[in-house]
Amino acid sequence: MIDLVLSDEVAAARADGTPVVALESTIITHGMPHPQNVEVARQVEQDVRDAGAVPATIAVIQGKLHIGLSSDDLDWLGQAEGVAKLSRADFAACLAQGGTGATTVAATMIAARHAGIEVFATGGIGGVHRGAETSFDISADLNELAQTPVTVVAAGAKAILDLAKTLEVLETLGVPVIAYGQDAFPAFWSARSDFKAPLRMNSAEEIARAHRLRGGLGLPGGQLVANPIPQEAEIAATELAPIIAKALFDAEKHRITGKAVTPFLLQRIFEQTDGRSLTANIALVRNNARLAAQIARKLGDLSA
Ligand code: PSU
Ligand code: MN
Repeated sequence: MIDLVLSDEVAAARADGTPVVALESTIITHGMPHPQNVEVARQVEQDVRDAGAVPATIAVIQGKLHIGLSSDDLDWLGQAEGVAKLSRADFAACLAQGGTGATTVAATMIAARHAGIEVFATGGIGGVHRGAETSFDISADLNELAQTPVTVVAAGAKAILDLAKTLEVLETLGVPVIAYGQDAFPAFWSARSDFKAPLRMNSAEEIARAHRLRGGLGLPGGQLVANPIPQEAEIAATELAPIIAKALFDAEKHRITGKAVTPFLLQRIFEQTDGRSLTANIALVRNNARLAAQIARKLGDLSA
């Protein structure tokens, strides 16, 4: 019933059992400026290939769900105007109406599961926003992690969020939060936050086994793998703190709400760091893509 369009390499991978890694597209349309967005998307896809898996960038184009984008699709999407930012609530509506939308973490997880893909790499997940006690702004990504059995590799949650509340909600929802190779929960542009991650794993194999065992227990939901940004690429949290505070202040002043909040904050931080936030963002996404490919390969070695 759903019009699925597989890229050639994803179709081939399915036929011969090569592991596949899902990639989101909101980071392309709403997370990074053109033309870097398209360059990064290609680079991240190549990182997945170099690590022995096949990339499947996911998006809805004119009512069709694409699992893997062609080079032309990627070029087009990277500069298209008015592309929706799709999450759980509006995914099916976009398909029904023949619309075009980029998939957030939540929507990419839904699509990945639908296509039989178990691992997904992104930059950072959405979470509980600062001031959520009055705004109620909690990303649908968190609920999705509780419901959809996909392992998501991210660099933690963005420091624009309330990390303490984000970790609390993830715990409440029963989502395993696994720091990779360190104890601290990473903070996106910075390798370490002040918070300890609930779980720590040091190998892709452990993460893959935990994924399988959750399935074996019949638990719904996925895992959040929090992979710290490589140290040479990080921006110190102390340097970012005033920039984030200013961005949040501006968002309030301009009465930015709903889906527009995260893209607005990212753009402001990009401007205020003279583009250094983007350089860091690129390094961490690539790092996540490589780890996700390793996990996908280990999952392929373990029986379902
Ligand atoms: N992290 C980034 N760039 C992004 C996003 C996350 O570095 O563009 C996107 C992801 O698609 C994530 C979404 O799912 O922001 C969260 O949006 P919201 O806070 O509105 O739920
Ligand atoms: Mn929100």
